[in-house]
Amino acid sequence: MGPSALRYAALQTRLEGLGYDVRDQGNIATTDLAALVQGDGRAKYLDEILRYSALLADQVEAATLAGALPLVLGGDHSIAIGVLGGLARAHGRPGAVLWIDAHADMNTPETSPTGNVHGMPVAAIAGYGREWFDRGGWPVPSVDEAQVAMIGVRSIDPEEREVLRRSQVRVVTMAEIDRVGMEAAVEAALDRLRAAPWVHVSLDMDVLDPLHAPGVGTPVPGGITYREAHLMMEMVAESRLMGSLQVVEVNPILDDQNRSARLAVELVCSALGQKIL
Ligand SMILES: [Mn+2]
Repeated sequence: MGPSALRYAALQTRLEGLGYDVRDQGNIATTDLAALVQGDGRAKYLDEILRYSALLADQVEAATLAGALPLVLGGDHSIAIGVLGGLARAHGRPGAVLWIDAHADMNTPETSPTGNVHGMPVAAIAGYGREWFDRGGWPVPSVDEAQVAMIGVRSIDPEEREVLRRSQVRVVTMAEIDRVGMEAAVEAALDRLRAAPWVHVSLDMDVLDPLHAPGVGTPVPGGITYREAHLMMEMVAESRLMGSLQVVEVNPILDDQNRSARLAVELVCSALGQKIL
């Protein structure tokens, strides 16, 4: 339902207003929720996730090779596995990702307290838990760990924290944003990406404070503000680093009159060059 909410919030018309030629490729067909088999509780629904990830990777690869800018709408953040897989395959080498999220999404099936794969995509794309995730027909890792920057993080599980501390991932936490301000925080994150062969931006709407984006699966208080989010996306646009974008975790059932989806559309527009003046 997340992608429907974004379409309903006039995403395509808004992008066309910015001068883009938009081709909506439709939805990736997923199996009906009631018919799904959970499988191993350490990585719930992983077979289905890898099945649609493969379809998604094909579409992202084809769009990239056609010279388009892939914009992927979610949905569950596990879609990042297929998105980054498709990008790495198209570019022929691992790249970089700017991970904008309240969570680090760095669990493996062994460390996850819940078994939810939406808490594992960064680990998966960086090559952790290979025995679980490396069976999709795309390069693993699909990103260079030293070229992963996270921003807005404020909720990390205990074992995930240890994995993160040992990794080369640059984590710009909410505490760092509080101290240095949003502009310097974004610069610090972007610095990690500048040397990369390609850069993907992953926007989880739960990075925003729930006051601004209540319609997300796992809200965490103490997030970034409406204006801070726009500043970040405007800086992403100015950097000219972004080659692809995904916006995830919009959940209309939990939303208030589609305002989180409308905000997501605004932020996508900022990332793609919309300016106030
Ligand atoms: Mn996430």
